[in-house]
Amino acid sequence: MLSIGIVGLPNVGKSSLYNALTKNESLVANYPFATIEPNIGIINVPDKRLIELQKLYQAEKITYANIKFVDIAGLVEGASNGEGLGNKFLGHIRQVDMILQVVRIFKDKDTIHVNNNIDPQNDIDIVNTELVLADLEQVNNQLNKIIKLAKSDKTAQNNLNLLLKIKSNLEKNRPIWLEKFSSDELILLKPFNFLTFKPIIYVFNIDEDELNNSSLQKELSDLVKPSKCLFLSASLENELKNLEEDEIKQLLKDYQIEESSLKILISQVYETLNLQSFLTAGPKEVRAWTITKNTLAPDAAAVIHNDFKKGFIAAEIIDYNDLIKLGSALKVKQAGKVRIEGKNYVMQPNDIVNFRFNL
Ligand SMILES: Nc1nc2c(ncn2[C@@H]2O[C@H](COP(=O)(O)OP(=O)(O)OP(=O)(O)O)[C@@H](O)[C@H]2O)c(=O)[nH]1
Ligand SMILES: [Mg+2]
Repeated sequence: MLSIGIVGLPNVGKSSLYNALTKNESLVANYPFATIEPNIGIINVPDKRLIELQKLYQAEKITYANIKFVDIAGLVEGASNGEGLGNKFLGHIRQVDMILQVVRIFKDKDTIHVNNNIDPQNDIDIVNTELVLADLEQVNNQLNKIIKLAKSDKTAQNNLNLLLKIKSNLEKNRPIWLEKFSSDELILLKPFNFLTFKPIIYVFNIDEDELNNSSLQKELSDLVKPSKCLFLSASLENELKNLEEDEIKQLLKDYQIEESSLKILISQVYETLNLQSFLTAGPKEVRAWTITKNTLAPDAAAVIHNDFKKGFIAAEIIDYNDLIKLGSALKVKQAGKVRIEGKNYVMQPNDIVNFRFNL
């Protein structure tokens, strides 16, 4: 399952955001290091198509695509040397697919800032530098291990070259994601799970009355370009979590916000990680599945079950929009709009699929 780690300085609203996203009640407190052990929560990726499909197929249940959020302890300068909660916390970041970095902008003088000063650029630099230092330490450890091996082993030699290239950039305080890598290098790079190779989205936790301040938002998004960012008030989001749908709509309207932060966030996550979904539908279950863009039909089948890929024959596909227009799977079939696609078919976002396989 796709997992996203919520990372940032202590006391900036990470747990508040986590609670808002996952509708949890984990400890939110006005002191640094309130969170020690990570909080883990799973959300459904909202998808209105599934509700329509459930009606059409009279399905017993809906299964949404899921995302796991991990609310991680705050980090401070020197974390890579064991300051604050140190390396333990860095280990938790290593496990996630993507980082959501929360940056404090809200002013509230009663809420402690660990450096007694609200300075987003400085805060971002502290966090990113710690991630770079942690990677550098890992690179050095790996280098020590493989330097001898590299004399006789080809893979170790390739790893050595890659690590040396990474090391020289990390030493200039450049995150790994900034570098260009060949496809061979990317294959070698993956298992290392480097922190600064993980995609980042920045969340600026701003005051409620700044939610429409476009010049502030422009200034902040410039700080993190080309990374994506979003603006929200973690406290406001937390208030929304226990409200009914129409109350939420009204509140968003009062603040002139068009889309809930969760929806914006999910679409940014999908875009950043190059993800899309496909659908399956039947009387037992209607369901959304997550794949990367340009996935071929047999690999999409493997997301459901490895056997579907092993015995893959064809993908029987209905387009969601055809189904809605025509009103039933039968009518889509009668209109000749069911497609039978083979093993080289590239999956499309509105595909409702029935995989044919033989074992
Ligand atoms: N005014 C205001 N206060 C906030 C906002 N978000 C969080 N806070 C307050 O900031 C304090 C810390 O919030 P948490 O969500 O616990 O922060 P955290 O980043 O998880 O903190 P640690 O776990 O200690 O690293 C609490 O007193 C919150 O009420 C916000 O958007 N506006
Ligand atoms: Mg916390």
